[in-house]
Amino acid sequence: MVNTTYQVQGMTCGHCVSAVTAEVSGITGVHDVQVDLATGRVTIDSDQPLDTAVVRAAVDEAGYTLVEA
Ligand SMILES: [Cu+2]
Repeated sequence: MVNTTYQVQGMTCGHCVSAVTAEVSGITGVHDVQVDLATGRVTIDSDQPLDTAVVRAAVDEAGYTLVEA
């Protein structure tokens, strides 16, 4: 299991958290998604290291922006 933390910009409420969680959870191999609204941190448990481009696409789809590490 791989645990990766990303920074997401633009989330303001629980609805935003739900939208990001739903999209990121849909990525193949993702087991768990934890979003911290206060910090914008999104922590993902996955089978293998994720392609950042795939994570970015999912976050974009939800309507938010993945911040470069
Ligand atoms: Cu919101």
